[in-house]
Amino acid sequence: MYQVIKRLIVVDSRCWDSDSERSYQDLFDKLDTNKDGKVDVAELRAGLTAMGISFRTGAAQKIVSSGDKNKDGSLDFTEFSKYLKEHEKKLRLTFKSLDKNNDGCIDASEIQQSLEELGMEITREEAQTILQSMDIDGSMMVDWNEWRQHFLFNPAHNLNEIIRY
Ligand SMILES: [Ca+2]
Ligand SMILES: [Ca+2]
Ligand SMILES: [Ca+2]
Repeated sequence: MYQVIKRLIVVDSRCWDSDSERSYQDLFDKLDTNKDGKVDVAELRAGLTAMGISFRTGAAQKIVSSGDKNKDGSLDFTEFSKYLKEHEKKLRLTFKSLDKNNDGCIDASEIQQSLEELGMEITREEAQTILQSMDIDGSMMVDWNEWRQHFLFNPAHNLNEIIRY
């Protein structure tokens, strides 16, 4: 049993890291429209809009200011990928805590159950509405890719914020 779990975790994280690294670079190149090696708030906002990624007003500003370690007002690739990596880690933890039966997908009853544990009563219909906002392929389940895509540029930190988004 331990071996199986270990193998799953190792394989899982390996795929995940290499994929992320490559897609961060692609993403960064797309966002850095004036090719100065930095992404500023305006580029981030314009780029996300162009890619059809939904984000809240102020989200681009928030992402840049929380990732901008050297305080020059923009993100270089190191800052950008570090921010996304950390954010993704949080998203993954939340995803895992919602996926009660560990099948790699979140369904409406898991959303309902998780919110109940936080003291929020919602109906099955409300849980389905939340689910539908993230469900890209219409399967009525949200997998990790859909989850990641939905929240990567939404600087929500805990389950409460994520669900209310
Ligand atoms: Ca730039
Ligand atoms: Ca910077
Ligand atoms: Ca599940």
